[in-house]
Amino acid sequence: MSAETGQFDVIVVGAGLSGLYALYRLRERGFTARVLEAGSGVGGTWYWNRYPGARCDVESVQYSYSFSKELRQEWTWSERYGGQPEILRYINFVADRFDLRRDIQFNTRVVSAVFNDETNLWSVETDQGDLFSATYCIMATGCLSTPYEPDYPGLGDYQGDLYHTGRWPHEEVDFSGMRVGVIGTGATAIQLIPVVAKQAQHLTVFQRTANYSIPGHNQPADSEADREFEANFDARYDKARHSFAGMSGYSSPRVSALEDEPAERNRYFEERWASGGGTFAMLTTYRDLLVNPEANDLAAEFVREKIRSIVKDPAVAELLTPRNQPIGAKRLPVDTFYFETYNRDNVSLVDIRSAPIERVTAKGLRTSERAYEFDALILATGFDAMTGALLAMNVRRESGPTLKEAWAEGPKSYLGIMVAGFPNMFTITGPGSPSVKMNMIYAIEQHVEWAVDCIDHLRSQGLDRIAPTETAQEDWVEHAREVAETTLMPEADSWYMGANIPGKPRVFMPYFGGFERYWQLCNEIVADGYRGFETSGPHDLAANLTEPRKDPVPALPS
Ligand code: NA7
Repeated sequence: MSAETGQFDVIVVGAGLSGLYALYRLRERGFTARVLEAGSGVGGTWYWNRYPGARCDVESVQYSYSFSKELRQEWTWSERYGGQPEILRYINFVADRFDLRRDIQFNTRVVSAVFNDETNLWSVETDQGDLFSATYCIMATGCLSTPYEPDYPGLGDYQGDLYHTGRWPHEEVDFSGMRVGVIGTGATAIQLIPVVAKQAQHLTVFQRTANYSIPGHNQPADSEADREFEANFDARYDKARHSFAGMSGYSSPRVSALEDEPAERNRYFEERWASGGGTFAMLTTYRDLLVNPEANDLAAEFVREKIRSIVKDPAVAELLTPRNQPIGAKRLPVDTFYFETYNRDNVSLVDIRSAPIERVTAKGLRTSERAYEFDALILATGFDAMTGALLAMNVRRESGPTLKEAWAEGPKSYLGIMVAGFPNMFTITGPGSPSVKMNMIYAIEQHVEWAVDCIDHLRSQGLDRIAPTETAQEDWVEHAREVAETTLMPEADSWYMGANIPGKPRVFMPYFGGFERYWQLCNEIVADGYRGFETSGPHDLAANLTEPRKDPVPALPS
């Protein structure tokens, strides 16, 4: 039996970039809040993903909170694309700077969240036996936080060191002198492989699908440019807000890749490849790149040609060359000498599309062709993205279905921020929002601000319940589906589509209508009296936010 641990206005699940900002914002508005975090520290994605080479693919100055001028001016980045250790230091700096830790309970995983219609409260139970109640829940659980481990027969028998990139140990792992196997060639593996290859005696990469990748040309931060960015911050931020992907500094795409002469097009692609602007530089070359297969193939062929020119062994180059999938329809990785790594004598590539892995053995693994032995095996096999963490929590309404049941055919939400039938629950960068298709940190800030403004609005109106109507939700889901279908996104077997998880419904989960449009819509909906939402209350005095707490909130050890 759980003991009643405390009642709050808001329970926030997760202490990553979303949860920390939610706590900051809630406190600012005078709400009581407790953050529950499974890890032993802040950072979320950047706490767990400590694998060698982990790095952000958005430039550091833009992958920083915008909300506090002081914070922006107190922190300087050392590299153009921040590495995981520096990003984690930044997040810890934010937690200390705003004294956030005292309201965070670490090492605590939420196991269920149940909404009771009569009390108008969420009961949130944890694996530590706590039972919290709160009028509102903010699910700041991240889009890539539930690692996916393939169900290989024999995985439990493996006697070497086994890692998943999304649950990397805190201690440094040294692969010197080891035979190492890596399964996967997604964005994570593409960052990890060049680093591990430098240490390992031999590295064997098991590839199911070849991937495109763009060099980041990472370099020390340009302090002059970063100072200028800050000096012009308002204008830069405004540009980002009016952009498709929440970023500034990329020139507008040209109209069509089909309109430029081949030489000019090649020069333009070459310029973007060399710029180190990575994913966004390449995908914003032409306006029709992600909607017209012919235009897309011109960019894809440019990258294929790059692979052939970098990788010396033609057979390896051929295997590394992606075919039959549009470039950018899967997350386009940004790398540091990924393709070059296959020119090393101590790296080999195994095609597990033609010879699949049959089982993991005590010493390594066996494909349909042969056995391999390793001292260490690394699963870079990705995540149950966007819905994994939400569904793992057993979210339900006491009188209604579970979230799992409600999302049996794929996630359904209104704006990616609330779910019909689940009142007072906000999903930060949830499925149905632009989230992973834009600069995450600006997406997070916009969602958190929207959610906290909403709770504040309800309080000011003497209300304490809000949920989207089924109709508004259906319309949004349909709109998001239509938008995705005008693009090439549904053509790839990506985690955006849920295609990486056996049995997961195939639905394009993020909203791909662009940040500017989405932001405006969110604001219009509020201006229109929270169009598409139903509000009511007050339902219960104990849950009324304007009433003093009946039981004082117990202090947690700091
Ligand atoms: P991804 O992008 O989902 O990549 C996972 C990789 O693992 C990919 O190459 C998969 O091959 C491979 N994979 C997954 N399951 C299997 C099985 N069962 N057998 C063999 N190979 C498998 O995850 P990442 O962690 O790299 O990146 C996630 C995001 O983090 C990234 O997009 C950035 O936004 C940050 P497949 O392509 O499915 O054939």
